[in-house]
Amino acid sequence: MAARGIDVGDDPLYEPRYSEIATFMRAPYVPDLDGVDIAMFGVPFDGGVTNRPGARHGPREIRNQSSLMRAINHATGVNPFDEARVADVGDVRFSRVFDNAAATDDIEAFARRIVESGAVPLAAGGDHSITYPIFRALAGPEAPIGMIHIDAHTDTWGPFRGEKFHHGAPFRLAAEDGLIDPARCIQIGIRGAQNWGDGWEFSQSSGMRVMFIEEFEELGVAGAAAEAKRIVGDGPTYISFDVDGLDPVYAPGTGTPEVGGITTREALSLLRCFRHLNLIGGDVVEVAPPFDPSGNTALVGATLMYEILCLLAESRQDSPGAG
Ligand SMILES: [Mn+2]
Repeated sequence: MAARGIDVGDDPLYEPRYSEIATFMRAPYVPDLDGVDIAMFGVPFDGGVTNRPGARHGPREIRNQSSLMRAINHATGVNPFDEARVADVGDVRFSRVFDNAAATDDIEAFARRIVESGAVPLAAGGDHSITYPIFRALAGPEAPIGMIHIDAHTDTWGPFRGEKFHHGAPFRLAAEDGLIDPARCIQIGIRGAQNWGDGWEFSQSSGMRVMFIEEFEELGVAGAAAEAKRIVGDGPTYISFDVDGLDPVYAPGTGTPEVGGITTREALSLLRCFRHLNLIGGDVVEVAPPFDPSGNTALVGATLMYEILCLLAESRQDSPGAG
């Protein structure tokens, strides 16, 4: 089998899937980003959780389960490793693990290095607080981005016990900083009772399209996808997938499960509707291995990451200047 453009010796995909060091999708480990088109990285941080911790262990378990992934997408025919030079570029390293503001800066700096190298970032969390600093690296008020966000929660809440960098807040912070254009953002799968409605209200009053799970069920996958595509249009768009958007039957290993969610089959079908959008990055967050004894949530996380990888590889081929 031919290597895919990165000179790292033997092709990891050629080895049996149970062998060797587990990188994301068994891609080569290229921490210096040399020649990388799509940079998969881990963000082992869960200092932003408001309830059950554990997502800091997500990247390692997603890497492990991602060894089950193969190359060619049976539904779309896409082989992301043929379309782009795909690598695992390692984990964000934290200078101060008990300081959320410092962790936010560390994540931003890591993501900025990827963006400035010309590579497309694809992250594995970590809790959802990690997406805000990735947006700080990808966008600015002069060029806000759009977002397809799949989650049980809008993650647009204000400070929690005095801390603004938490996993219920990334998209409020991003909207307040002008990093996202709320009119080009959609949040799909929202559900679960709240003690107060501050986050729902922020999303709706800022202009985001909030699709509760009941509307998702009524529209079906195709209808929901059509609405998402109408909202984000052809501008630069990021996909952020919180595994708690899925029903906990499929993804029990997460910090804030909410029953009555999206199925894995719906999720894969939904993502495949987003081919050839102008996609600039993505993430899968909130896989919490301590609540995932079977490893299935990490497998689900790895599979979602693979589907987003396929989308990013195609989208990159669409963009002018992609080589
Ligand atoms: Mn979330």
